[in-house]
Amino acid sequence: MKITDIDAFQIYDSRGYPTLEVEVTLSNGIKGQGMVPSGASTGQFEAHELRDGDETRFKGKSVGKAILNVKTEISGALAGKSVFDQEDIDQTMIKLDGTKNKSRLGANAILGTSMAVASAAAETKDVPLYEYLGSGTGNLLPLNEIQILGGGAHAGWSNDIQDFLAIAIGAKSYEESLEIIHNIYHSAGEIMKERGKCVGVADEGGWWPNYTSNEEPFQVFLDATERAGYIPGKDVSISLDIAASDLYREDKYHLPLDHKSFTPDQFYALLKSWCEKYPIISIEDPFADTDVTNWKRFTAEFGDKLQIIGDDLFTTNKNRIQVGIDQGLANAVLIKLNQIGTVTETMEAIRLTQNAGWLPVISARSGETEDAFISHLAVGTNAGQLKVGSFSRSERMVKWNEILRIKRQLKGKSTFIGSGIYDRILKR
Ligand code: 2PG
Ligand code: MG
Repeated sequence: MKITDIDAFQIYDSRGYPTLEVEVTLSNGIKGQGMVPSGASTGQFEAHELRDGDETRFKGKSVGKAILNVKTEISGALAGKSVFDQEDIDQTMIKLDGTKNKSRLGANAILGTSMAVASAAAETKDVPLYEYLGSGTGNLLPLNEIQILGGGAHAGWSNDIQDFLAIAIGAKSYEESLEIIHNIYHSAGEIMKERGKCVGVADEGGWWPNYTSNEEPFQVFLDATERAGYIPGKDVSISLDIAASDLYREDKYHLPLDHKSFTPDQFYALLKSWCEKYPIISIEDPFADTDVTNWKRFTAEFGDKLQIIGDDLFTTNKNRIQVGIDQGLANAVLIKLNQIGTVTETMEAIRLTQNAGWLPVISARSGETEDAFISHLAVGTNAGQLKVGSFSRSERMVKWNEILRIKRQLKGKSTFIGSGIYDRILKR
């Protein structure tokens, strides 16, 4: 089955910003689509998202150049290729682009095409995408990381820590994990409204708070868990995304909400105190992507008690992940397709992570679409964890709901080990 045409057009993400949808057409008439997500707290080592930069239109964010690159250069280079040669197709685009970070053609143009090719291939084989991506070996339903409160760049800096997420560590089934989170999410909303602390919802659907200190959300989280009838640390644990690169300037970490700045040593001590005081099971980007000393030290001290995830640190880049493995910088990797820009490289990053005995966490971006590709990626690769923002708004819910559909499609073959996934990295 050969590619005959590739088209692209501008759509809008969950924040109302332009992004692109790519459509691949095959000689059998089958079409596959890919919609490209976009981040706000982007890491400096991410592949380049090509935007037009014309301030008079869409605040510079339109993607006309990326669309043109798909329709002309990319379409020309891939015409006639077999849709099943994902690796060759992705390598062809990487070579055609010719830069280290996909800045000439745009990682968004390349990724949209790469996702659309995978979708068209699955469609042609008449199998679900998870089955195609995992060559039939994927059946593990993920443990969800779900945002209860938003902060940082996703909520106008109303709170310095970007994500307060819940992980239903006591859940015995995928459905039960959703029920637990549903209860906690709505209890947290009630509590915040009662206390006059709720402004609305943030970019990823978590509550947008109005707090006066960075410890306040921990208390709300604990109160919400108890009001919902659960035991913190037994049924549900806290997962934090500190997104610390956004807090780090001129050798210091800044927490404006607390009117405080911290040296790297002091910030280490602060995080340590939080991890000892609260039922935290997972922490993402605790330090800036340049503060390697603290990553190493933190992993040496907490690496068998906590999941320590590199997001901006690794940017789904296998070379950066390999350095992290060699140096013991973390024990988990956040996986985002658009940080690296092709399906093949994303799959390589997942395999490298798994082969090192670390955990991959498949993740959405703050700017999302109605595409549920990552749900299939999570199950197809048996990644075991999925992070999609909160438990509201359809660009988030479509991913959780897709896992329910995949479970039905897998019939009796699906498995769920929940927090058992942490036995691979933690001593508990
Ligand atoms: C992150 C993501 C998702 P963004 O930091 O992990 O929460 O945010 O897409 O803005 O980088
Ligand atoms: Mg992050």
